[in-house]
Amino acid sequence: MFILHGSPISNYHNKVKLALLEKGIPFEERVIAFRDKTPEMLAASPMGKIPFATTEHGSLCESLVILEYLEAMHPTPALLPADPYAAAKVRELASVVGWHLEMAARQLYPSAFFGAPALSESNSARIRREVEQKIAGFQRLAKFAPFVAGDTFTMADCAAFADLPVVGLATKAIYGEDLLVAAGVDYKPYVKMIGERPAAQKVVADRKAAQVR
Ligand SMILES: N[C@@H](CCC(=O)N[C@@H](CS)C(=O)NCC(=O)O)C(=O)O
Repeated sequence: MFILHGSPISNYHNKVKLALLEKGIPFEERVIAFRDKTPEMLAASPMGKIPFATTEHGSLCESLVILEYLEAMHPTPALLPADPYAAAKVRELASVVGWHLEMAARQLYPSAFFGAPALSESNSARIRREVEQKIAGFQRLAKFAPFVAGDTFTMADCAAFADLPVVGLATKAIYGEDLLVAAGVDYKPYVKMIGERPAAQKVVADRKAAQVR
């Protein structure tokens, strides 16, 4: 049985969970205290990050890598187009969202969500410039037609559905405005549309339940 280790409050975890649910792959979800880097955790996830997976072949970390593994092992329903270039464009967008955009915004999370002291003015301004630059890059690629990479639900939607709301919330908390909306990225109707899918509903319900615990 595929085991997904992590936390339902993690956007990276939820990106993989959404793909598992969309594909109808049986899996066990193991919630772990991920700040506690046990030797067992580090053996499976060398950078000490969640999510990581236990597969029939061994352990695996990095959300995008896990998505690729799932796609190779369970090709249908497909989360990548058959055409190699179209598939590469989906991967490109999923990387831009999960690496560039989310990682820039992530610098805000300690102050925005976890009670860390406010950022210094210079750090806050530097991160804002960085996030705005990543948003502009994302905007050049994102289609919202109606899915983020075009007319089909793909792994880029797993990333965008998990990451865009967090980027929006974090920037609103720190800068008083949602920098995605301020840049003209109309992502809220998109998130609502994806949120109507049964798999996404399960991800959101589990996240809400974990947040009130
Ligand atoms: N590139 C990684 C990023 C994963 C990541 O940053 N996960 C966060 C939780 S959302 C984490 O494990 N943070 C704990 C830490 O860095 O110690 C992926 O795509 O899986």
